[in-house]
Amino acid sequence: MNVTRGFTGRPRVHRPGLPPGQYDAGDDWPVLSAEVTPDLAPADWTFRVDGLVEEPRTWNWEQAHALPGSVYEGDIHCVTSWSKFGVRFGGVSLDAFLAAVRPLPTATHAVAYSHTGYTTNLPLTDLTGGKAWIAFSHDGRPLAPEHGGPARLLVPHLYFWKSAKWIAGLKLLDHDEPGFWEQNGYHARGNPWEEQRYSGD
Ligand SMILES: Nc1nc2c(c(=O)[nH]1)N[C@H]1C(S)=C(S)[C@@H](COP(=O)(O)O)O[C@H]1N2
Ligand SMILES: [Mo]
Repeated sequence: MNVTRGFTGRPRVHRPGLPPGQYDAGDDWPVLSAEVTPDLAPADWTFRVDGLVEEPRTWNWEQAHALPGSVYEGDIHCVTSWSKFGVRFGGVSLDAFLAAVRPLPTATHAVAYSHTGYTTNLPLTDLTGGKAWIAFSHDGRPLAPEHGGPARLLVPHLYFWKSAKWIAGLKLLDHDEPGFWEQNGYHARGNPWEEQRYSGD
């Protein structure tokens, strides 16, 4: 068994399902926030999809919960090298929101933005086909504020910085527009399996 020391002092044990350069955080769930956790009540939360769509639309908490529920059970991978196995998020598939606004054929990318001003960019193909959610719960309980509650974007097949906490909306574009971390040297797409951590990786 190949065991080396990580920066946390925890032994690094490789396990299947772990992308290159990642370690298993076990039961820990680190909080990574560039902003102060906002005081955002469900009643004040809204989610808007606009830009290159036929019918821009804003959902409030109740309206978003009226959409069919969808669960993600799987792993998450942060670019700072922790991964977490077997997490369970409940929410609504982004496909349900996108079906309502009907993206124009020219829409190729999106910028996701938070109620705090955080932004991150994604190709539209990474947000469709059952790969992305608006998540409201974790392990059957309301999502904790420090983890993005009451609602966060969840795009678990990409590095976790793409999963914007306190999600406020998506703007669909016909080009890629770097978000907060992407303007600061991080990769435009962030596929953990190809170790796309920094621009140029
Ligand atoms: N609004 C907002 N969303 C964010 C971040 C942030 O700083 N602000 N950090 C990102 C990063 S780098 C990671 S790894 C995950 C961390 O989510 P967690 O704190 O629930 O572990 O949120 C992502 N979404
Ligand atoms: Mo991260």
